[in-house]
Amino acid sequence: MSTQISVPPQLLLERILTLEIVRVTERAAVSAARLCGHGDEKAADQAAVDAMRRELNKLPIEGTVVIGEGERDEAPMLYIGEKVGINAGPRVDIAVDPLEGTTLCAKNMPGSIATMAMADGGTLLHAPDVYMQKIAVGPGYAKGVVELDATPADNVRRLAKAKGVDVSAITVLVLDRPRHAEIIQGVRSTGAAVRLITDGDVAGVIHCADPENTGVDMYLGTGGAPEGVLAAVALRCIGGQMQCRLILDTEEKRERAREMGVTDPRMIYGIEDMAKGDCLFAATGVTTGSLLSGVKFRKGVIETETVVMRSVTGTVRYIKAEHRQLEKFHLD
Ligand code: VTB
Repeated sequence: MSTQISVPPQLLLERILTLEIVRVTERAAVSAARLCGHGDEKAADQAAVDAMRRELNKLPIEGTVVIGEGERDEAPMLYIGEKVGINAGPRVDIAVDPLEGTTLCAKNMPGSIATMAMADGGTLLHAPDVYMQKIAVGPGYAKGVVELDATPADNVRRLAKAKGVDVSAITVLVLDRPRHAEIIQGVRSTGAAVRLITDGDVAGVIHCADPENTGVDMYLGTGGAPEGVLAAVALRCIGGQMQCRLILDTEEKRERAREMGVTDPRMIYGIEDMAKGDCLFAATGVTTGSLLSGVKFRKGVIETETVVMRSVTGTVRYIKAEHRQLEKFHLD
């Protein structure tokens, strides 16, 4: 009796790529981690970008960077539109943030990660590097339980009611920025708690998916659009709701967005508007945070921890790796 493979080739390849993208974020994280605490954000970011690009170019894909280090004229590497991979294999969209939380890494503070997402070609939102308003909650709530345009206080009350708890049991994660003063005040006015982070809202949004362990029920505030799309891919895999709006407050930004296909500058994007198709998400810890352990350099061994997610099955894997002989294989 012949053995039949019942998995379609596209899905089979995607399963293999799940591990391949782990290699990519691992290498980026190790390269950045060598510069942790050196106070040089640019150098750490560049190290992560170089490593990520080198690894992406080994993959059996026809990849296009849709969320990258910036637009072509300002970013020499991993710019939006750059082709990556060996130019054979499935046509995929790539979103990267080689070092999310450059300041955290430079200052050796918790929570910096190397992260990327991969999706069917043409299915990720092509967003310019502008700010984005974001609200996110985890899985298990009716659609629309919170809304981007509702007040922070309203959203907290609605979420508490849906969760069946008192508002005082709700915690909202917010980037610590002066622009968020009203949001913070609005949340606290209800009796709910605010948890402030200095950077790292990709991980911040992911926290909402597991409130029991993270203590975070909702993410609220304005952060980078690239980080928003990466977080949307992660939530697409693990469940949850997100609503976002690009902040296109100048004609120049609206023009850049138009060129990337954004027709309605005021549009509210849900998760499926930002990640329409099958997608993969991976993040490796650079410095230890509440999501992932950071890179550890031991004698002869480098340890990494990565989370990798796949939307087709919703599988989430935490991969702890021990890397040996990196020099021999010129892996970083
Ligand atoms: C956030 C945060 C990032 O940028 O997206 C933030 O998650 C938004 O920009 O880690 P500002 O720093 O200007 O507020 C980062 O802090 C850095 O990319």
